[in-house]
Amino acid sequence: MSDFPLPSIIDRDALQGCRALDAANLGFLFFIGWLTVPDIRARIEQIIEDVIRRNRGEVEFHQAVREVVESLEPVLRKYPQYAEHKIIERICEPERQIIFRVPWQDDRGEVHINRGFRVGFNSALGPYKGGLRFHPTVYLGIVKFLGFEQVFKNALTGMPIGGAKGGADFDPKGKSDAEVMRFCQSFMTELYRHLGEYTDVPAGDIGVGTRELGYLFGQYKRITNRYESGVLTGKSPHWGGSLVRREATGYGLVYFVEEMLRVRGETLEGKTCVVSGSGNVALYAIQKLQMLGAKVVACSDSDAAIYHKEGLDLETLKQLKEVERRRLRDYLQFHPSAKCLQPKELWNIPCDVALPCATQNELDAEHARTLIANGCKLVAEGANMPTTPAAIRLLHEAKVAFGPGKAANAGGVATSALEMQQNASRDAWTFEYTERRLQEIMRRVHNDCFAAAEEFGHPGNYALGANIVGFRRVAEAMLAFGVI
Ligand code: NDP
Ligand code: 2IT
Repeated sequence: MSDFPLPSIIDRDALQGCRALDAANLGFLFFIGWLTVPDIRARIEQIIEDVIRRNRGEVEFHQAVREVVESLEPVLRKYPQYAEHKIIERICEPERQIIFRVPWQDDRGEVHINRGFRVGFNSALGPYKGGLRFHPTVYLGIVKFLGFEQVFKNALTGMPIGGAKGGADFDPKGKSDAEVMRFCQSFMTELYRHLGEYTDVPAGDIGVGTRELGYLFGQYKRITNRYESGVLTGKSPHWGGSLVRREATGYGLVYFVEEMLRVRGETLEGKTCVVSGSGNVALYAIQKLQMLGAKVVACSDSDAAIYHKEGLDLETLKQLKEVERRRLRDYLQFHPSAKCLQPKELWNIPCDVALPCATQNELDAEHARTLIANGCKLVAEGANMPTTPAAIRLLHEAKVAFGPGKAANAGGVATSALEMQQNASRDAWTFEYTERRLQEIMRRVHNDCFAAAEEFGHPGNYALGANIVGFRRVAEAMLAFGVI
């Protein structure tokens, strides 16, 4: 791949002809000769086993590690220095994990205790970067899977950002603004000491949007006595946020899908689409799909899916979910002809394009079979790890184009990096300019994944391409830094 300036040591030696071998090179060549294909396979299995043993019960983290590490076999074969320096083993161990108590009082004065997390996974390419998730299902295994994915995703964007994730097992649903504020203030009262624009820069994720980021930023500013805009991203454009950040993950996802279709000589015009979720990612994916001439017939939340055959009414959706924070089934009050289904029944709806944009493991093998049987041509992940490994295998076998989250949803964090750039230069870019930058980044991410998949003998396998490109960028930096 042309974007890696450092050729492997073997390539360099070959280019320089018969350079005398020093002791270190001799040792290295011995290592290459010794590492056979079965050895590499065994080594990979050992790495996965060790991760499972050392991170007990963290099943989502195990799943994310297995997906990446198993795909790196051809990379270890081509670049043995990564095995020699134990780069994969090091990447699988977070650099730091912070767990803390978050006490807060509800509006009646009752005390509640939640658990807060921040996992700084890898800072080889820049400060830790990644969102905060507030959801009752959050525990260390979720935060670690998300942080691990973020390392490769952030590398794929080509921006100078490391990987991290955080959050709490706090449920913002049904809480008053004052309760959310008190929770966020308590959360930041511990977290602030671990953050900084050059250290760790959180953003939003499930349950954390502009409201929460406002309370978090306010408390950070108050405690530190610094207006350090670049310490959080996803801020409102009224106080240091970037235009397009709100739309970025959904828009970026659709740009990625556009590129996947372009390769196949197709466009989104007239395509029938199904999008799960109805949060930040889903709403703006729906918006961009509609702008590009697709028909979006269904979306969901954790209680229901809505099937509106004539095409979803986005204005009503946004008013319900973004402004009034209501349940999706209330959509039927405005469109009685729409159907209300169980959330998972969403995948039974015939479509050309399916975009899972809610949560992890929401699209399983059975759903994949149904999508394939109904003629679905493309699945791309707006959410993080929403497709189970068995479902991904089935989609690949059926030649359904599959866009993995760490590439397809990278537009959110890429625009966060653009927000950091604007904050660092005390500038504010126009919507048009920022969106153009986002579009360029998503095209580049697509092309890099596509090229790597082809180079490693699996054309069209974006999941493989994404893992290889993301891994190599981090690995090269880690090699350069030595054993740290
Ligand atoms: P939001 O909180 O805005 O929306 C989440 C949506 O998913 C809601 O519709 C929610 O339904 C649904 N959902 C959440 N958890 C579950 C669950 N356990 N079962 C069923 N439905 C669920 O979050 P985002 O839109 O920001 O995030 C969605 C996904 O995209 C996540 O996987 C996130 O990690 C990923 N992502 C987000 C980015 C961002 O910039 N925000 C960037 C890249 C990826 P309900 O309201 O009923 O809970
Ligand atoms: O999963 C993700 O990429 C995010 N939640 C966005 C992270 C960020 O720092 O913008």
